[in-house]
Amino acid sequence: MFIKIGERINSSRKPVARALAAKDETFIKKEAAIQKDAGAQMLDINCAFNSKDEAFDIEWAIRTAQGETGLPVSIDSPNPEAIEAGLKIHKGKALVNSITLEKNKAEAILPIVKKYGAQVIILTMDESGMPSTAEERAGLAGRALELSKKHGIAPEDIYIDPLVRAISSEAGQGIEVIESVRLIKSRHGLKTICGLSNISFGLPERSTLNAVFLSMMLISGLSAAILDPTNKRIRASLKASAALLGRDEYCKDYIKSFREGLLV
Ligand code: THG
Repeated sequence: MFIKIGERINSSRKPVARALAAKDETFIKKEAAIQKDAGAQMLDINCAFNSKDEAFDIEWAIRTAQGETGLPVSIDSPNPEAIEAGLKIHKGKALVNSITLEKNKAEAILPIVKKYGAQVIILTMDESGMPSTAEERAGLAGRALELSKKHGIAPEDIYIDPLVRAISSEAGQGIEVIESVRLIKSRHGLKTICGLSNISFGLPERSTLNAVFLSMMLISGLSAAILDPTNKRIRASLKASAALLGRDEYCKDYIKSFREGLLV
């Protein structure tokens, strides 16, 4: 089943940054609840921007969001202390978001992932920087698989993120990422994930681009995405894609969604 991870509790969004600073429980609970109601199976939580104490903030935000929804969390931080603070109080199986293949970072965080029995997102990026082709991304995914095995982490517990970049600045990157998802699955049998809204940075009517890109990634076999599950275009794209890719027999769910007014 495709996993929808709610992106909304992210400190790059100004109202969220304000709520984190003020420890506004009502706001965070509402952001968590609307995403669960819209079908998110997990919530991404990022407190890294403008935080005075990221470990404290993320622990508070995870507790607050899980207390409201019971959903597992994608702990979105590059900081090992913040990640461990979150894992300590997280209920159920968490997702650590994320590590790169840069040696120091991977070696610092993978033992923590193992210790808490979490899942982990591994970005296709190493010391030499960001990849540009699908082939490079698939090669890095193979290295991610070896590295996680070395740390005793099962392949089912890792997601490869091919790193979606803004289409406004690099026209060729959309198709390379779409192709990389297919390659990572067929060559290595690994699950894939992406931050969907990255594709549309800097452009108008972002949700149109996000929704169409999502349907393209789904054809390639994308396993999960960090997205805004409350967005109507995203919701319609998910329902239509499931029907068109044969994952919705007799289009029952599509028709039900239409009756509920979710497709327009
Ligand atoms: N990979 C992984 N983690 C990630 C990303 C990734 N975490 C962060 C990011 N990328 C995914 N999360 C977001 C959250 C919010 C936005 C973009 C990516 C964002 N939101 C707009 C806003 O609130 O203003 C609205 C977006 C819209 O209009 O659709 O930009 O790549 N592993």
